[in-house]
Amino acid sequence: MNNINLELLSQVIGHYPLQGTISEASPCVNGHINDTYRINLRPTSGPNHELILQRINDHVFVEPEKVMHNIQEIAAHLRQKDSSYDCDIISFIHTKTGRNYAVVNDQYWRLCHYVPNSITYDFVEDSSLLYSAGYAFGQFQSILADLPMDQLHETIPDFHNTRKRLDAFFAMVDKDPHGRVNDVQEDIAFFAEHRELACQLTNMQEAWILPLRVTHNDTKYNNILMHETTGEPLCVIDLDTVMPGLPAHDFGDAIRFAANTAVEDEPDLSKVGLNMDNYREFTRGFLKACSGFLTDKEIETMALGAITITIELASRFLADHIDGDNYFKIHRPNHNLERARCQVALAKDMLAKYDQMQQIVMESAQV
Ligand code: GN1
Ligand code: MG
Repeated sequence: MNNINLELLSQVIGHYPLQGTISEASPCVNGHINDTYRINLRPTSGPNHELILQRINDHVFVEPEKVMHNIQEIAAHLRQKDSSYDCDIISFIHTKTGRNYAVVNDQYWRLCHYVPNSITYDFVEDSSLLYSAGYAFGQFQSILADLPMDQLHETIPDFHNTRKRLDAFFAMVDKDPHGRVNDVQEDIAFFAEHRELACQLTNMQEAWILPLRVTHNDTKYNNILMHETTGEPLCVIDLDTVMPGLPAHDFGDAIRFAANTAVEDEPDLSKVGLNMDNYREFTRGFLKACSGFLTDKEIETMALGAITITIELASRFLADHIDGDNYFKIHRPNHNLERARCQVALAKDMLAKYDQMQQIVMESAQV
C-alpha cells in the first residue's frame, strides 16, 4: 500500500474515458479494509482531474461485482427521484465499457471525482456539527426507504448479526490459533457477561419485531465528506455495505464513532467515554430526518443499538487480534487489541449512561 505502483494505477485509469498522466498519487489511510489513493491526472490540455481510486478488498468482499451492483442500484434510484437532498451520495465514474468498476489483474477497482473542498474527520470536537451529520445519515435512509430490498445483494452475509458475530468470536477464542488468548482472558469475560444483551436486537429482528430497511451499515463520521470551512455534510461515501439492516445499527455505529470522547483506537482508556453533547446532537438530527417512518419499537431500541454495535465491533477487533490480524489493517503491534479495549471501555460507559441515552432518544423523537 505504501509503495505506490504507478504503472498499475495508470493501467487502471486506462480503462476510463479520461486522458492524461498521473502527476501525483498518495494513499488515504483511514479505512481499515480497501486501499484508497488520491490521484492527480494531468491531461495534455485543460485542467487536472482530481480523483479517488480505490481497490476493493476481495478477501472481505468476496464478490466485488455484488458490491458494485448495489452501488449502481442506489445511483439509479437516486436519479429517478426528483427531489433534491441536502447531502449527496458518492457515485463512480463509468469505464469505457460502461461499468462502474474496472478489473485489472483480477483485482477490482473503482474511480470517482474528488469532491472539492471536502474533508473527513476521525474525531469530532464541535458537538454542533453532529446535528447535520445525524440528519445526513437519517436522510440517507429516508432516500432509500422505497428502494425494493430484493434489488440489493447482501455483500457480507450476516454483517450485523450480533449473535453470529459473538458465536464466531467465541469459536476463535476456542481455536486460539496464535496462542494470544491467555493474555486477554479478562477482555473475553466482558463478552461472556454481555452476550445476551448484545443479541437482543438480532433476536427482535428475526422475530420481525423490528423491520429490515435499506441501511448504510458503516456510518462512521469519516464516511461523510464535510465541507472544509462550513463543516456541512457534502456527500455520504463508502456504500459497500448498503443492504437490508436495522436503523438502530446505523444510529449506533455513528454514535460509537462520533460520540466517543476519544478516537476509535485510543490506547489510554481513561480518555474513552460517551460524550453526551455529541450524542444529543447526532440523535436530534438523525431522528428529525427519520421522523414519520420509524416504528415506536425502532425508536425505543436506538440507544440499545449503540451499545450493541459497540460490543459487536469490539468482539470483531478482538477476534481479529486472536486470529493474527487477518481482517482489519493494523498500523502497529496489538492494534486490534487496543481497538477492542477502547470499544469495550466505550460500551461500559454507554451501559452506565443508558437511561440518559434513552431519555434523549425519546425527547428527540417527540420534536
Ligand atoms: C471497517 O474500513 P472501513 O472504515 O470502511 C469495517 C466496519 C467497522 C470499521 C471500524 C466491511 O470499515 O464494519 O465498523 O472498520 N468494514 C467492514 O472502523 O468490515
Ligand atoms: Mg466501510
